[in-house]
Amino acid sequence: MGFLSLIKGGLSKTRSALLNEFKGIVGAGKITDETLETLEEHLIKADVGVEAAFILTDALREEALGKSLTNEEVISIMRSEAERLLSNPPPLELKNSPHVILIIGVNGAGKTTTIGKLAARFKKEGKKVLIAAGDTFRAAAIDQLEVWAERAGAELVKHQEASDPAAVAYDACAAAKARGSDVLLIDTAGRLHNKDHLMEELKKMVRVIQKHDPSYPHDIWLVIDGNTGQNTISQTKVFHQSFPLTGLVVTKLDGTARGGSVLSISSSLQIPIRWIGVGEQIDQLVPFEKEEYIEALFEDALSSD
Ligand SMILES: Nc1nc2c(ncn2[C@@H]2O[C@H](COP(=O)(O)OP(=O)(O)OP(=O)(O)O)[C@@H](O)[C@H]2O)c(=O)[nH]1
Ligand SMILES: [Mg+2]
Repeated sequence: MGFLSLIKGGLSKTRSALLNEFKGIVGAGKITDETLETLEEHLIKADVGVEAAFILTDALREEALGKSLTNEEVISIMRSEAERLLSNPPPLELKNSPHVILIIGVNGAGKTTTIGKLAARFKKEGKKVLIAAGDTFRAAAIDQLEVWAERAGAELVKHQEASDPAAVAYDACAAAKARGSDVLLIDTAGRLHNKDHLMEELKKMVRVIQKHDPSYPHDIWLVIDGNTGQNTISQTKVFHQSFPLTGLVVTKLDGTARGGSVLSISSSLQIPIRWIGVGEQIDQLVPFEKEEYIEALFEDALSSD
């Protein structure tokens, strides 16, 4: 399935909220402050995401206030704003052998699922993939990862539950080197950015694997739940202060009207969105592509008047 159809399904609620709401409001006379406020309120209520609602109506305030515009013109202003805010991630080059990727994030964001999906994707590209079960904290986390590794056809390095995650990561790096793996994906336990000891534990993981090679990990990707709204931005900033994040994975963009969160994430953070998760299945992770995303968000706008 192509990227567009996957995210279109995922973004359909956001899109219909965006389009239906303002159609009733705009299009009748001049655009006033009141029109914009009503629009903003509707967008927020429609769960487009508070930040995205502000961003889009601010753009209209600057360009459309006092003018009589058609629906098409209004959509085109919002669309240009989205284009300005988003950018494509730099190309992903997995040229290190192994290329070590550390996956972090708060509890339940979708880290383990994303690792399973990534493993499957890299396998399909012909890569030899190893996964490290670095979440030794949550009961059943290792079993869950084992199921994903099997599905993806990737190898797994694991220790006992409650063992030191840094030791798992260290051993996994050794195994990846010995076995000639192309990619090593390291899972970690979910943690809140404000729990110092848990952040220290992550730092220790990084320090320990750097004993193999100071360039490890080549990437640190933060997985964020696309539904969590404004909180995501502040969390991400704190993670980024402790770890140089090289990319973001925004999950759960299916079944939500919060597809607009991608806009606010992009506008507030200078970290590329690399992947988006649009379902629970193994193939429901797609590379983020600005053009496709915008298309999915606005595409029916002009045709369904
Ligand atoms: N709908 C949907 N569900 C997802 C997506 N990604 C993950 N999930 C679901 O979110 C839930 C949590 O996913 P996990 O991968 O276990 O999350 P985690 O970050 O590893 O969680 P912890 O290890 O407990 O911190 C599971 O039920 C997944 O199926 C997605 O893109 N869309
Ligand atoms: Mg997990």
